[in-house]
Amino acid sequence: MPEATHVGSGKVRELYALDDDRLLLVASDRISTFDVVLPTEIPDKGRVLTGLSGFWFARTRHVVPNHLLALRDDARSTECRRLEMLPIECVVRGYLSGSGWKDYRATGEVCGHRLPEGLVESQQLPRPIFTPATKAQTGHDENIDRDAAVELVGEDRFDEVEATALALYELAAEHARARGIILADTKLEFGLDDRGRLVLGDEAFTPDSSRFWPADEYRPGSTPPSFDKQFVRDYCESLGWDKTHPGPELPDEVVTGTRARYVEAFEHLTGIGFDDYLADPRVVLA
Ligand code: PZK
Repeated sequence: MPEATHVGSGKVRELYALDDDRLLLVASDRISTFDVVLPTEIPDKGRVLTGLSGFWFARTRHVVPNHLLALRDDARSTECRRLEMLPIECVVRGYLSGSGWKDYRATGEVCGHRLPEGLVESQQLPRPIFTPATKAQTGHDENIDRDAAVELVGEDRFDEVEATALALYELAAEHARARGIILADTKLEFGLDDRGRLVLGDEAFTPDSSRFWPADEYRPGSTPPSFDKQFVRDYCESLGWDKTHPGPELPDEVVTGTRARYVEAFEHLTGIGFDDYLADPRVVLA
């Protein structure tokens, strides 16, 4: 009898069923840039993201329960509760970037939130906003307004998810800011347990689900360097690659530099040595 049945693939993660109630979420070392998964892996990237998620799940349990049951010894696998996932991506933005900036420039609004005139790219918003999106099976998620999201999850659930996502963002952004990192925005995913209670799932506050900017390089009006993938982006740009599949192999110095950035972010945000995490992943839960 197989230990686990493969049930899904993300771009850089795999999902397995352990039994009727439990899933195993495995974070690989694959890296994507410009939406293409590259042929070269970044050693330990999946472990860094798994550790950061675990850290955040442990520190936000008082805000909302989450799906984490256990971190495995391989430091890249999370045993989690199987949930009924809500059909929306729960994005919170504290700064104007990515599709939020694009929508604002076109309409002055993001997901129905009318914003002040004259904001520039990457500018901090007057207050964080909840900007849900549909979960596209292929291609890009589509930003939706409150009415469209209410249509998908119901009004009471929408209000609960919005308040919870904003509270989680505020907590993580304040923690990161005190350590010199701006959490510009983040994508959260929620599900319901067997009693219909809201539970935080997926990954939480990782560089793959969030924009982290080094505070000392932040300058409104430009696109800040993403702290983790900037070496990879810069290298890919230098090749004149057309950003279609397949992506380029990365040279050793880009791999080494990028791995160092991930490990540095882990240690900076958690205050835990990465070697200590590898020796016993449960240290992030303490
Ligand atoms: C669930 N995904 C996204 C797809 C991945 C991840 N706790 C949960 N219960 C039920 N379903 C999911 C989760 C979680 N997390 C997550 N799809 C379903 C996904 C493919 C690979 F790694």
